Amino acid sequence: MSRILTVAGAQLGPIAKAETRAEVVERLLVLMKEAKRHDADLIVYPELALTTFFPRWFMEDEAELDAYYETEMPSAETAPLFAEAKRLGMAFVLGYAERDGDKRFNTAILVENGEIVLKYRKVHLPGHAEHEPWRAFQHLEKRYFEVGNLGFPVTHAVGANVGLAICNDRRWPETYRVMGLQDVELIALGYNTPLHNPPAPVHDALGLHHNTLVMQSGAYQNATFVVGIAKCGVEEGVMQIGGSQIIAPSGETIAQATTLEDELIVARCDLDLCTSYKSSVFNFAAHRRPEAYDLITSRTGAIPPAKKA
Ligand code: ING
Repeated sequence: MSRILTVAGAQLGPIAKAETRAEVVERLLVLMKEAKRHDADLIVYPELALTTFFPRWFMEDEAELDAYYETEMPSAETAPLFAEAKRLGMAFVLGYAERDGDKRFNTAILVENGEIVLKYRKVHLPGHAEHEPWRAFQHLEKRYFEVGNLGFPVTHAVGANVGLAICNDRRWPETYRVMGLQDVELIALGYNTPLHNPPAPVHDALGLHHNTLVMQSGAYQNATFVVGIAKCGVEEGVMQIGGSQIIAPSGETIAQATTLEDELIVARCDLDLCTSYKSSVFNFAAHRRPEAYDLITSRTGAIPPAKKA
């Protein structure tokens, strides 16, 4: 019996600094209702989907910074999202900034039947930890978040093996492979990706290419669907790329956003399309050679070969 999942991606346009959580949740609900009209089983929202991408600013005032984090989930402002999803019988993925005691994480959750069934905390934190005024804008994720401490968990939900990732995670093959080794069939991830990367402006023109490259590769090499959803457009003066898309285990993009605003994309995801890859070219048990891979976990930075005397 085939397992068809109708998956929706809810790309978000800019969220202004002044926009309240209630106003943002309204936008999320509009997209959820549209997803229902497409009979979606799951809707995926971007990274940090409740606020503007605040790591672009250096803040020293703890109270100002704390205002961007959720201390409970659901909260009063997000409860309507949980309630509507339950009423519509739709699962959802939501990215947000999480306060857990004195720890702060860049977090994503999967909610099914109104309950949180999976939580992930971003492992690969890009950017820098100190104020770097030379930059046109900051990228202070290393200052404002701890490294995620939940690993890359995969759970069985919405009839599939589902895993989560967040933004920069999508650039690292290890992210997909750790979930691939848990037989993941659908990876949902959101991102806020500035077009301009101050340390490497020569990469800017390739931003959308790199975005597609890494997600298509991760999908194909691990025989999984990948749902990559942007918060994009000019947000508080910073252009963030779009390129939201849903990718099949073949590595083919099967749904693609075409704007830099709130936009729903939808795809028919036949989970059995994973099988031909998992049973042949990416039959991990038959073909992988972990004994040759030691450096991947024992070494952090690259060490070049010794030069011949
Ligand atoms: N954003 C970016 C990302 O990895 C970045 C950081 C921007 C990296 C541009 C490289 C180039 O997509 C987040 N939030 O991780």
